[in-house]
Amino acid sequence: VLPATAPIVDIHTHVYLPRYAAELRARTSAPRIYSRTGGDGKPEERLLILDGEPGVGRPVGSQYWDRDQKLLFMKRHDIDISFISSANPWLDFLSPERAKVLAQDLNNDLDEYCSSSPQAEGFSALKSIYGFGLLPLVPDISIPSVLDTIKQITTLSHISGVIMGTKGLGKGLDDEALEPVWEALQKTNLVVFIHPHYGVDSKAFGDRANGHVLPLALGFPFETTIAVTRLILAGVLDRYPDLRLLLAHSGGALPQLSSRLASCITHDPVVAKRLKHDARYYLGKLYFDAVAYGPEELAFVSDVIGRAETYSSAGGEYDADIGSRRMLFGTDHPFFPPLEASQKWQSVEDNLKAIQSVGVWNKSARANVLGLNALRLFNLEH
Ligand code: 5CU
Repeated sequence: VLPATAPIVDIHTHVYLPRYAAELRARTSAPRIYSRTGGDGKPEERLLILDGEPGVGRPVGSQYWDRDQKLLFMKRHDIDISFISSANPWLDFLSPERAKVLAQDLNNDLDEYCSSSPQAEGFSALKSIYGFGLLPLVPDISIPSVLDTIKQITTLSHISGVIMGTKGLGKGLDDEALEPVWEALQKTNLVVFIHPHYGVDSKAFGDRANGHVLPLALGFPFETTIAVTRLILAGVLDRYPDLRLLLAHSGGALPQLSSRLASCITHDPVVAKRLKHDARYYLGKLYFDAVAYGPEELAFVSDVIGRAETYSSAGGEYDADIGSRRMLFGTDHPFFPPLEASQKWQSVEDNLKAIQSVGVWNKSARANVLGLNALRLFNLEH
C-alpha cells in the first residue's frame, strides 16, 4: 500500500562523507581537496575532481559532507526522502587494499548517516535518507573482496543499492571478470546506480575555453551511453534479467540512439547472434533518472521505454505507462548550485517543472516519477 500523499523522492543526490573528504585532503594530485587563501583573504578549500580539470578547481564546503545541509536542501525543495550516493570518482584512484578497506568503512559511515537521520515528515514509517553503498571496483582487486563488500552491504539496514562508475575493474562494464559481481547484485536485489566520471576524450572538445560545459553536458552522458551499450552487447542483461540498473542523466544518448544501435547490430551477424532480443528491448529492463531538465526529453525517454516490449523476441505491446514507471526524480545535489544566494536551486526547479510539464503524463504518472517509483524500486512501500 502506497502512502496517501505522494512523496518527492530524490534518487540522484551525492555526498563526500567526512572520511572520503579526508582521503581527498591527503592527496597531492586530482582528485583532491586543497586549502588556499581565497580572494577575500580568508582560507578556503577547493576541489579538483575531473580528469585534467583546468584552473584551480571549485569551492568545496559543508554542502558536500554535512547532513544538516542535505536536510536543509531537502526541506527547501519539499523533498521527503533522499537516496544518497558517494560522488565520483568513488574509489577508482586507490590501490585494491585501500579500496576494500575504505569501501567497507564508507558503507558503515553511510548507513549510520542514513539510519540516524530524522523520519520523513508525513511518512512516519520512513527515514528521510537512505543510501547507495560503494564496491571496491579497481584494477587487480580480488573478486571475493568485491563479493564480500556486497555481502556487507546486505547487512546494512539503510543501504539499498550500490553506485558504480563505468570502468568496472579497469576494463569497463562488459568485462567477463565482472560476471560473479552481476550475479551477486542480481541475487541480493541491490539497485545498481551507474554514474559517469571520465567523460570522453577531451580532444573532441577542441581548444576553446568552454569551462565544464562540454564535459558535463556531453562527456558525462556519452560515457554512460557507451558503458551501458557495451554491457548490453556483452549479453549481461540476458544472463541477469533481474538486475536492477539505474542510469544517471536519463541514460545519456542511449534512448536517442537505440534504434540506430539495433540496426547496426542487425547488420553485424556475429554480434546479433550473441543477443536474445533486439537492442531496444533492453531499455525496458533499465531504470532512468529524470535528470534531463526538459519535458520533451523526459517524454521521449519514457516513450522509448514504453515501446521496449514490442522488441521482445516473444513479441509485446506498446505500453505508455511502462516508461513513466521506470523514471525517477533526482537533483544531482550538491552539484549545480545556484550562482547567486537563492533559496531555491534552479537546477532542481528545472527538473521538477520538467516532470510536471510532460504532456503525455497524467497526474498519477507524475506522482510515480516524483517519488512512488522510488518507493517501489527500493521496497519502501508501506
Ligand atoms: O559538476 C560536476 O563536476 C559534477 C560531478 O562531478 N559529478 C556529478 O555527479 N555532477 C556534476
